[in-house]
Amino acid sequence: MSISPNGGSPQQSWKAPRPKPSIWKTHTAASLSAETRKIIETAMGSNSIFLGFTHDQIVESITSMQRVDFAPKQQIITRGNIGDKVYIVESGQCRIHNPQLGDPVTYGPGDVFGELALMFNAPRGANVTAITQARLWSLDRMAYRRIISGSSAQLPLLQWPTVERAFYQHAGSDLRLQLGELRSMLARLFRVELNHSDSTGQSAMDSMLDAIDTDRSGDIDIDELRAAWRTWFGGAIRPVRCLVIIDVQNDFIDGTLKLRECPAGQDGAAVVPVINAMRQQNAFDFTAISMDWHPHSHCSFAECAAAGEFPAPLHPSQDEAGARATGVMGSIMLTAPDGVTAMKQLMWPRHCVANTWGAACHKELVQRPSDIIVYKGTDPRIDSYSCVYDNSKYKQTTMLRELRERGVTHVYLCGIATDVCVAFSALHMAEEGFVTTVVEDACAGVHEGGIQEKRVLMASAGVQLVQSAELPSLLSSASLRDALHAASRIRNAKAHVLSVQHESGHAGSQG
Ligand code: VGL
Ligand code: ZN
Repeated sequence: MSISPNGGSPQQSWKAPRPKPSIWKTHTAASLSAETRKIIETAMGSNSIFLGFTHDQIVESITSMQRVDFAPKQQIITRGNIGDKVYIVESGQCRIHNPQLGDPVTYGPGDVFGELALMFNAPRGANVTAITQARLWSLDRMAYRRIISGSSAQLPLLQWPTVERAFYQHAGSDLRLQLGELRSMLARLFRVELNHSDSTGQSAMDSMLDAIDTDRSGDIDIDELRAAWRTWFGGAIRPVRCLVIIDVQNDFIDGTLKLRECPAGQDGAAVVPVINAMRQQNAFDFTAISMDWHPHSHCSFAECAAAGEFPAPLHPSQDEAGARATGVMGSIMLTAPDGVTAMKQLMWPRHCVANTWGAACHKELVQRPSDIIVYKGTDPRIDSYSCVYDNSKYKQTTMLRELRERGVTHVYLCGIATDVCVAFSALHMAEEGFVTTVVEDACAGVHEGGIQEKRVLMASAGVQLVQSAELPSLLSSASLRDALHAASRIRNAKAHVLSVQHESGHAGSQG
């Protein structure tokens, strides 16, 4: 299997899921033949989403599956649709085609597809069509979450010294782990066989090697392993979780940039009770609150541009009269702090001016003295949608230091605006190696089109898009399986960072 239907790309556009075709018949797996059960069990044994499943979990998964029959030529998965099912082929042949990845691939009995959508609620990356009459078994995301929750108890509690010792036992005289050595080391540490493939169709071990091997030398030294362990690898196994509340500030709710009057017509106030309930119902280790915090004169303010006031110099390609005439939601070309690079800047009404009512958090948002507060957009010359880096990545906020010093590994983002500050923050956090989740019903956005576009981009970068009701289950499990998925998310995030840099007018400098 070399192509997954779920390798979503940032170019594709999201479409609403279609209703189920009428020939869907639902059968459950209660009375399976031994032969069918064997095919399903073997398929589960080779795919990393079922890694480390106990016998009971396998039985429960099989009992939760539904049988679906497809006629020749019938479409099973449509690229771009949001999906939440994984499929196992019992009989027949299916054609998987992701036009961006090349030629179609044929899946037959025992093959599995659709994992990424199951894990991340991601848009489908490929079209899948039945070639012959095909019988499949599907498992949906909520059932999967229920089955994996509470399964963390059986894991040995690994500490770094044990991992370090294992490194020297497996690395050989060159003191570097090659692929096979990495596989033996992990198999020994976790007492599982690791002949699994991940959701992009590559072997789980290839993803692991790729994610740990930061200098891209093709093997792993002790420093790379230690760095990975301290962040995402160790974190996937013993997570430290931080809720990140983005910009739940008066100006975005009832002030100058109120979302209710933005094109999507969403209500910023609606996120407040959802976020408060999330805090109450889930044991996050920490909570961080980001605040858009601009000086009175800021390069993103339409009022400043209209008055000929440009805290960041206009780029030579931008005429001043045009810049003065550009209204809210238009864009102008500014010069980045390096004095040369062009920087595209969207114009917003003046908002979130430091120490004013508009910059204060909504009065009903639950806040605690221990919350981490992070300010962004404080430099008049450059905007900062992300609460991690400014739009050209010249400087960072205090966020990374705050999260790293607490050993945070997993972040759960919510707040305002989905397609602006939430999305940019999530992409930076994924890139930094955090296991990144966006809680969609706890977010409100500016443009419907922008929201859908950013969902695809985030999902492609390995950001999980979930509903707040899923959090209790999501927060109750952790295992090597999560580490393998972390590895494939990091590989994906690395590949998608370029498109984000392009979009936000990045100069490519890493300040
Ligand atoms: C934001 C526009 C301008 C946000 C901040 O918080 O999403 N949007 N500044
Ligand atoms: Zn702002």
